[in-house]
Amino acid sequence: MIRYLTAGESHGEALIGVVEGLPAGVPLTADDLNEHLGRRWLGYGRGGRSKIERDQVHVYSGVRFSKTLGSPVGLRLDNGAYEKDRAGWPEKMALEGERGDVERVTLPRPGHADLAGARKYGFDRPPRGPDLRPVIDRSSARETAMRVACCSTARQLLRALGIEVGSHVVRIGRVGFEDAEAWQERAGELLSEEGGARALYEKADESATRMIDPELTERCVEHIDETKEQRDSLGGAYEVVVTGVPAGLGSYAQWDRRLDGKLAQAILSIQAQKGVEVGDGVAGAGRYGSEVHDEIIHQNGADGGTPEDAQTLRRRTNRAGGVEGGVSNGMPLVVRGFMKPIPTLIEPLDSVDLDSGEARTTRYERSDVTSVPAASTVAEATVALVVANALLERFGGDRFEQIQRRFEEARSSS
Ligand code: EPS
Repeated sequence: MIRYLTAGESHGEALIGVVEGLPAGVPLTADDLNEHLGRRWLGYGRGGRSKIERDQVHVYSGVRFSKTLGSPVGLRLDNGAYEKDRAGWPEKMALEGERGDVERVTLPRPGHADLAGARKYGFDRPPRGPDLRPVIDRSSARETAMRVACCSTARQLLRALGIEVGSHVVRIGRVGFEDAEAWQERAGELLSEEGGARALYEKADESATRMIDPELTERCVEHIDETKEQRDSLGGAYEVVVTGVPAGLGSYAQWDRRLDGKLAQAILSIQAQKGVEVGDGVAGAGRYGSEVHDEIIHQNGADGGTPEDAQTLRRRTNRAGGVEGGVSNGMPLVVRGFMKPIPTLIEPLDSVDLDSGEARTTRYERSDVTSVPAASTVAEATVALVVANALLERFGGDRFEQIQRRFEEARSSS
């Protein structure tokens, strides 16, 4: 199994990642990871930091001559804002010495981890006096940069087997596709292209909001501009699709082996994500069963057939999002994530100063209006890791060639 850990504060010197459990022989270079790190900065509506920061990961270990070694992959991502920001981060985030008169943050922002986190770790109370900075800095979505880097290593394993992960944004705030059918046809055309889900994400990357509909992109850009003027923020929704997934990943046999449960966790583990559905999950709850389930048909659409024909079946639709009973059914995986609006608003919200106990309104420094496009690329990465692990569980081995051989055998016999 591939495991990874990240370390680092949003305004600290660097983010660190360790990925363990990748088999040996997976093609991997820093450029492969940087491609996805660059995509994470895409999207209209990002704030000031996006203008001074570009992410370039350094690969320190676990790779030799552009192939993994089976040993832990060590990653470091220097904080581009650390020096350029000139906001005193080396002092504010000093690793040693006393806090002294370094400015404290004492007003928790609603919707952030500030208050809940400070209560948990005791940053909210004397004798040291409240200071929310440690919570703010670690809970920040900045951490997703290293997550993308770590999970993109697993993505390399998938790519080498012809499995692609892509995403596109389907809603930002009040502007989005009316219903799933409105985008499924367009997305379906892209998915049937040679690159599968790669064609989908490349198309989405061309849009300022990572949407595959130019008219909707334009409307969303306007909506973001208006929202900024109103001093507010926006959430939204996106879809992650995985193509080339074999049937049989995950299991119905035990709760913690269900693929859909793991996909849901992959989405909800990302900062600010509040909802997830697999396939047409939410809409399906309001429909008849006959409108929801994916009928089973012969590959060639024939009415009759032989027992041999029954070994290669397909579905008329993919409303289940490629998972039935916690097991992949050979159709593309479809997972949607729902993100809340960014909690740092220009317009202040009510809060209470932990130092004085006085009711006050929050202070604005800088923020994004929305980061749904970024979240969609992070979700691609976290989903990729889940799929890679499900694959290793089924076809696993220490060497890429072993996995590839088992994978190809299973594919040709199904
Ligand atoms: C974030 C606040 C902003 C974002 C940041 C996430 O940073 P800052 O507080 O420095 O202005 O830019 O996102 C990133 C740095 C990133 O890499 O995505 C937050 O509070 O979560």
